[in-house]
Amino acid sequence: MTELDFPAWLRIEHWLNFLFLTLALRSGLEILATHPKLYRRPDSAPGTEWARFTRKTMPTDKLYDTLDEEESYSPLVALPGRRNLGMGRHWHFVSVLAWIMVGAVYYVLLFATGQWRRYIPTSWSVFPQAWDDAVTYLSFNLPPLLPGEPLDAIQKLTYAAVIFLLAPFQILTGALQSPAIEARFPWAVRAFGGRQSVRTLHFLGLLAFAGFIVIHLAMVFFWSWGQLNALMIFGEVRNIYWAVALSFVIIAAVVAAHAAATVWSLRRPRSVQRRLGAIVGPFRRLLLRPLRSRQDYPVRTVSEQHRVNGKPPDSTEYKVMAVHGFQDWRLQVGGLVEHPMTLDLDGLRQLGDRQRQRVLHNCVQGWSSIAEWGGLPLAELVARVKPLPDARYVCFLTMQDTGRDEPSAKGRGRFYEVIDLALASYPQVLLAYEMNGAPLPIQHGAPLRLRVETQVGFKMAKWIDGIEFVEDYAGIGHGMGGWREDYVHYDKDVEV
Ligand SMILES: Nc1nc2c(c(=O)[nH]1)N[C@H]1C(S)=C(S)[C@@H](COP(=O)(O)O)O[C@H]1N2
Ligand SMILES: [Mo]
Repeated sequence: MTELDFPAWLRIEHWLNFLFLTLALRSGLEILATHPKLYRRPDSAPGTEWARFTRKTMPTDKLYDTLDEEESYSPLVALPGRRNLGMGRHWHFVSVLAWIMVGAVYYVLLFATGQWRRYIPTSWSVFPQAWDDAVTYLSFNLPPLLPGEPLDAIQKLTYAAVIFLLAPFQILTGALQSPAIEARFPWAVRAFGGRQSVRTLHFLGLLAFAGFIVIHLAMVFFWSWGQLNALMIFGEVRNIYWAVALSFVIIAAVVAAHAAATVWSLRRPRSVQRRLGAIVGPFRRLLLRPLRSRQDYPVRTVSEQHRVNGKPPDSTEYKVMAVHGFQDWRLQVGGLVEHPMTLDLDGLRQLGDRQRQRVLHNCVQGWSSIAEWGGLPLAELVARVKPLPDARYVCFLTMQDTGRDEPSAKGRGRFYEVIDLALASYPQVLLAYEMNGAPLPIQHGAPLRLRVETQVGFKMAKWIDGIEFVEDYAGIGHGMGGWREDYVHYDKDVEV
């Protein structure tokens, strides 16, 4: 039988796991900060949260949107802290990818070498033994190790639970928050009690990991810091002084990595956006881009109060248009197309049959709501205007001037978003002029907004008045593929 010792691969895996898991935890807290409330109901209705991690209270006498609810956490707890969801997302996805790869190698090696026996019990006797161990710990004594094994019974069961249950659970509840996965497998989300239950479970998983790390460190400390670190560094109990010193060097290196990631993100977010985006991009395109939305939520699940992100245009022109039912509104469709068009609302309605879809909306902040949207499939507009062969992207221009309408936002200028032209042929990619059977309300984008059900909410530009087919988006705004990409450093392709 394999000796349950500490081979080099196991020691390396242990420390890499420490690095990536802590990066994932801190960046996870950054994501939480952007909507620091947890709900049971999938509509995240204001006031129904079961937990909140913010002292902010929302006004009852004036309009607010979910941007106003964002919290700023300290860089000591969140990566990078200070209201940088874009950065938090990049770090979360990159560290999670790395953590999953490290974990996959770990699984393979555990089973290939027979080391799995250190965690997975082969006899029932480990359970009564674990009970005895618990009693022993509670009386502030150390229980015996299992014969011929490196762990006591309760440790063995705890590690097994963390490695074989908690880790996969956290990956699953994370994956189930990807709009593309949710759109393709709506039943899976509902099996967990809905989008917000999944988010809650993912948060509880975070607490479980954090609790595990704290208890693990405390135990190593009280059991014997020197000996146990010698095992994890040299693979055997020797050079205790070196082991203690090296353990602090390793911990300092991990802390330095965190500090570097934090400072880099706070000082040069564009460079983080480009570098980390380039790592995550191929995985998104390979794994998530092929997924097609298959949502058809039952009527009774439609949210009474769909949440709102973004403030409507505050110009006189817009308000006059709104008073007149948007009769004077015109949509300019142009760029690299054979047949540019100018459409009013009737013209748009007559371009094709109205399509309806009852779907879950996922905001990048973490809240969700369900609504029925009605409008013209983007594919039908594309078929009319006939993009030229060079056209690769569609840019949606809006009437919202962010500097004027959302003064607390980090950027200026007209809100716009770019999507790949290829997405136009996807199911449920819609130019919506109706919501829940009525004309689109102002706060939800009247008279026209985009719906791309496999992506995160910020791509779905509201208050649209222009659609341009373009070859490249590098020359638009700051060239990152949308207003949010330009100013708050999100990725352009957001199936997660
Ligand atoms: N013009 C414009 N469109 C926008 C936004 C915005 O701020 N301005 N916010 C986006 C974000 S982040 C989300 S989550 C959705 C919210 O849509 P809703 O308000 O209808 O729920 O709109 C998107 N479209
Ligand atoms: Mo959003």
